[in-house]
Amino acid sequence: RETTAVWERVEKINGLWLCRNFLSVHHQTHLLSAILNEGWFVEESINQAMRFGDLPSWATELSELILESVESVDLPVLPADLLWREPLFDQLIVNLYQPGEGICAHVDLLRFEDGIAIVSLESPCVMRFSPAEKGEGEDVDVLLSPGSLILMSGEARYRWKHEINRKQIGFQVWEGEEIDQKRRISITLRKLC
Ligand code: AKG
Repeated sequence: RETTAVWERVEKINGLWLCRNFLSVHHQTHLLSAILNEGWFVEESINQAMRFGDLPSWATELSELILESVESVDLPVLPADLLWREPLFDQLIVNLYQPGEGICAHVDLLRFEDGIAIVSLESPCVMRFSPAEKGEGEDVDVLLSPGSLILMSGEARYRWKHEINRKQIGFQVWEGEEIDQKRRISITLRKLC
């Protein structure tokens, strides 16, 4: 790695961590071509791929990089008991979003353990976090730029929903500026219970 990953705690959401510079531009290009080379998205109607158990080598490498990065910082980015599990992740989802496509507000299924990682590629987007129970706090927006990584654990994973609303052009605004929607690809890594 050329640069040291910088981790930020997302204020107001316990257990939500963001690393904006997780992957270099070079690594993003590399990862994107590995994903597209899988041939999962040759048909336009297919926009999601899921894998369980043995993950493709690029995903295993990504998991190792996540572990390395988390271990190198002196912050509780993931609770220690999550870090010792083996493997760290055994389930993968790759989502491909065309402009106008996003994902509805949800809490990830309970059949997945605590400690979920999402890596973003291509178009930046705003991910909105909202309390799973109404009235437990205000919504929080997080910018997921290409090459960034978010980690959700504890409250962030169980007590907050996350969503990406790209339905209408003009809906995604960050710091007063509209995001120019392009294709976005995300990699979600989880561990089955
Ligand atoms: C999911 O697949 O459950 C997600 O939340 C994906 C989020 C993303 O695309 O960043």
